[in-house]
Amino acid sequence: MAESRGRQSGFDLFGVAQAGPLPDAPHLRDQIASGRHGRMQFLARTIDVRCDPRVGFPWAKSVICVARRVHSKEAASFNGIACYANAVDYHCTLGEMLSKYVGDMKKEFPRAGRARAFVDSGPVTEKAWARQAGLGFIGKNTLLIAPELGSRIHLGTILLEASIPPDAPGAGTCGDCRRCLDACPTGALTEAGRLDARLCIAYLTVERRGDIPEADRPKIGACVFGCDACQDACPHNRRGPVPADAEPETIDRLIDLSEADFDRLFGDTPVQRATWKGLRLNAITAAGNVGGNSCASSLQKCLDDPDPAIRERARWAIEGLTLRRHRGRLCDRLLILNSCTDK
Ligand code: B12
Repeated sequence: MAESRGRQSGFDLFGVAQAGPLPDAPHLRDQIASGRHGRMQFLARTIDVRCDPRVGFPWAKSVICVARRVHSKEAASFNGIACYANAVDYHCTLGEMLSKYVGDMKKEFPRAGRARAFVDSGPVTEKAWARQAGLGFIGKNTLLIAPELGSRIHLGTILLEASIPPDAPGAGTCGDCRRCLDACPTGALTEAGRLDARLCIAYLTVERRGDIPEADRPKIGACVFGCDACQDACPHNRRGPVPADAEPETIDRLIDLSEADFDRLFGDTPVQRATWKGLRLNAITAAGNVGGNSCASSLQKCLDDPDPAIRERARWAIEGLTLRRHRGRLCDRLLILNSCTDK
């Protein structure tokens, strides 16, 4: 019943688990106790309901879990923006699909009872429930990996009052593969299945809204919003949806972005979460890390920006750019010197 309707509703994956204490609860509590959640106080504040949804929704007996593949926007993708964010905001698209599913289900089955749907921002541990509901297994990159689709999927959850026979939990492991751990540019995956969020580029470029401590700035490299390194390296994503290859726009275009342009280009995407100022600060930081001469004039303009944070970050980035330029010249001279002495 529920599954066939799930498929009709356009979800790529669908499964059901019985509401109760999550087997992973000790890891969740350990993550918070160790501070690895950084500034994400929303995780700490709601830890009890994240460990057992009945704490916040005592009527919940079933947890319906769905997944939908990431669909990238065809046009206007920016280098340094993660594949899921170069798309219409999944909080809206998947959210609308879940509300419609709940509405149709209640019409067809009045005894379904109370239901609450969540996508990402609700106090529900979506990956762990998706595993419990049979959608896949938790990879060493801590993401839910689905057999046919890999991890480039978005998860949604419905807490339901009616008791639906649960599916078997997802099986599967990463075996000896450790490509994601080796690919993570900052070592945020401290061990298999354990992430120190404070080191994760997605945390630094999304959750901190541009306020990146000086010591962490080099860590983001050329990323300006989110990071796909641990997914790009994953062999399970070879089969899944491939990010759209669109004409990359350069970092300096992001630095020069007006607020109106920001709303026009990113208004309906997850990038909104970083805010206009946050995205510009991330882009200036990326220019400081990897930017070339094409960024110089944009950074110069930022020295007169009315916002002191933008001015300070631009000064930091120009130092980085200048240092790389000098290093470049030094190398050139050394190369010439070497070639002279060889003759
Ligand atoms: C907070 C959060 C983040 C944080 C922290 C991530 C994290 N791993 O905690 C930051 C900002 C870093 C982040 C980044 C990303 N996120 Co995020 N995020 C969330 C959110 C809101 C909560 C996740 C959570 O509960 N974390 C708490 C910690 C404790 O859980 P955990 O680290 O995953 O650990 C789990 C297991 O690994 C295990 N565990 C923990 N420690 C240990 C230790 C051992 C030894 C073992 C065996 C197990 C174990 O128990 C924990 C609970 O299951 C969920 C949405 C939701 N409501 O669930 C989306 C969500 C997980 N994110 C998602 C995505 C897509 C991403 C990014 C790929 C986005 C991007 N491209 O930049 C990156 C990937 C980074 C990564 N490898 O995790 C998707 C994942 C889809 C999927 N296939 O799994 C979700 C489900 C959003 C959605 N609705 O689609 N995210």
